[in-house]
Amino acid sequence: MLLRLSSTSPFARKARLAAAFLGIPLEEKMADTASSSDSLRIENPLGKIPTLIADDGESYYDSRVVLAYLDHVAGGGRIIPADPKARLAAMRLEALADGLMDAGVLVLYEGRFRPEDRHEPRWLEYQKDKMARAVDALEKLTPNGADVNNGTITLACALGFLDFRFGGEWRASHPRLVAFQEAFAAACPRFEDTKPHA
Ligand SMILES: N[C@@H](CCC(=O)N[C@@H](CS)C(=O)NCC(=O)O)C(=O)O
Repeated sequence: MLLRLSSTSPFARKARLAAAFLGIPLEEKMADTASSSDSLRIENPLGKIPTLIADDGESYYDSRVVLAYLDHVAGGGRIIPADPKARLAAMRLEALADGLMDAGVLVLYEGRFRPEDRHEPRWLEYQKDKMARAVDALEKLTPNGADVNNGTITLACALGFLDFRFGGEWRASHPRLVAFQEAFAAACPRFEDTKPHA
C-alpha cells in the first residue's frame, strides 16, 4: 500500500498514525500538490493528500475514507468503533477536528495564494472564529486520549497542526486538551516521529 503525503499535512498524519496503530505497513511517497506533473492528480482528481493506493491499484481519499479502509484491512472495528453510538460519537469528533484543520488550511492558503495586500481580513476572521469555536467545543467534550479511534486520531493531528502552524496558542486556556494530547501520545505509536516539520 502506498500513501501519498507531505511531512506537514495533518490530514496525512491521520493515515500514518492509523496505520501505525493497526500495524499495517505503508510505503510513503511525498507528493507535490502544486505540481501538475505529479501523478497525485491522476491518483486523486482533487490533487489532495492523503491519497492511499491499495495493492490492487484502487485509490482511496479523503482521510476519513483512508481511515475506514485501513480499519477494514485490519479486520474492522479497530479504529472505527463497531457500536453505533460510539461510532457516531467518534465520527462527529472526527468531523469537528477535520473542520478545525480545514479552516486552518484556508487561513494558510490565503497567505500562500494571495499577495499580502490582497488578503481579505473578513475571510480570515471568519475562519479563525470557526477554529476558536471548535477548540472550545473540543475542550468541553473532554475526549479520552487513551482510546485510539478515528475521532481521537484526528483530534491529535489537529492539535499538532495548531502547534506547528499557529504557535500552540490553544494550550494556555485548554488544559483538558493538553492532557488529551499527552495521553494520546502515550497510546498511539509514531505520534512523536510524525510531528510536522518544515
Ligand atoms: N478533506 C480532506 C482534506 C485534505 C487536505 O486539505 N489536504 C491538503 C494538505 S494539508 C491538500 O492536499 N491541499 C492541496 C490542495 O487543496 O490542492 C481530507 O480529509 O483528506
